[in-house]
Amino acid sequence: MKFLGKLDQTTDKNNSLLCIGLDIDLARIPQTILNKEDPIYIFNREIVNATKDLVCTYKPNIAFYERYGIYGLSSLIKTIEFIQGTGIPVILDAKRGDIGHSSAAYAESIFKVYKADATTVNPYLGGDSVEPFLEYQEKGIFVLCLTSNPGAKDFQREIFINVAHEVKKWNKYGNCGLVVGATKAEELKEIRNTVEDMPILIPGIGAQGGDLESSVKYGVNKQGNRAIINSSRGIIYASKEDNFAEAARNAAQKLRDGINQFRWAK
Ligand code: OMP
Repeated sequence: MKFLGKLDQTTDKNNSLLCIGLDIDLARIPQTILNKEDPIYIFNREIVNATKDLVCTYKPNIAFYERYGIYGLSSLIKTIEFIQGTGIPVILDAKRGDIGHSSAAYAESIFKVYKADATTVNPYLGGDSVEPFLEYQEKGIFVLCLTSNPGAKDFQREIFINVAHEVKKWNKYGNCGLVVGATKAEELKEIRNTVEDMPILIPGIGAQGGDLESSVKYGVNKQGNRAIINSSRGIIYASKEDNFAEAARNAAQKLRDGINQFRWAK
């Protein structure tokens, strides 16, 4: 099944637009987990087991694994395999983008080594830099459109709507999506109108202060779907004690239900 089909399926099954970001920080993991053999994998597995009925997808950001070297990357591969075993698709957030053949190597790594269902890409180098990713027709390719950080105003303000129009043209296999920060809710409305039913990944809720109500209202399509609301630190580090998985579940449930309050509100 293609990524979008898997996403729609888990959205329906779990009645959820919530994406939990698995951004690993060994300094924030409970000591009892750190004492185990593969703490990164064990931590992720516990979080996933506690929340897998509450999400539509998970999103590990590769930066948080790369910094732990080969150990981090092997834990990432195991984590992705474990999540996929539950039937939930994985977006491997990597924000890649380079000249053609280098992008092709990045895409091969993301989809064949890590075996992710979807990824994020940076469109700054233009269409030919994204093309090698788009060739993976069954995967999801989320293109950065307007990011959540303050520096988004430096360059993106001028061009984000062009990116949305361009990605619509790139979407010949129906495998494209966009990334729009939750801190950019006003622009999100215009972007959703432009790309119609395309999935939009919306990070920046919680720790970065994005507004939930407007992100959901402006982010969803006409059926109240296809917005993927991400929270990472706000969920996985809800507690640093041994009850971390239960605390993550409570935070996830609260956010999933909070999102659903606004999905069909006009
Ligand atoms: P929290 O702020 O802890 O919820 O984490 C947000 C996650 O989403 C991090 O992995 C970021 O790298 C990622 N992200 C943004 O925060 N803003 C963006 O505009 C885009 C992304 C992303 O592509 O996921």
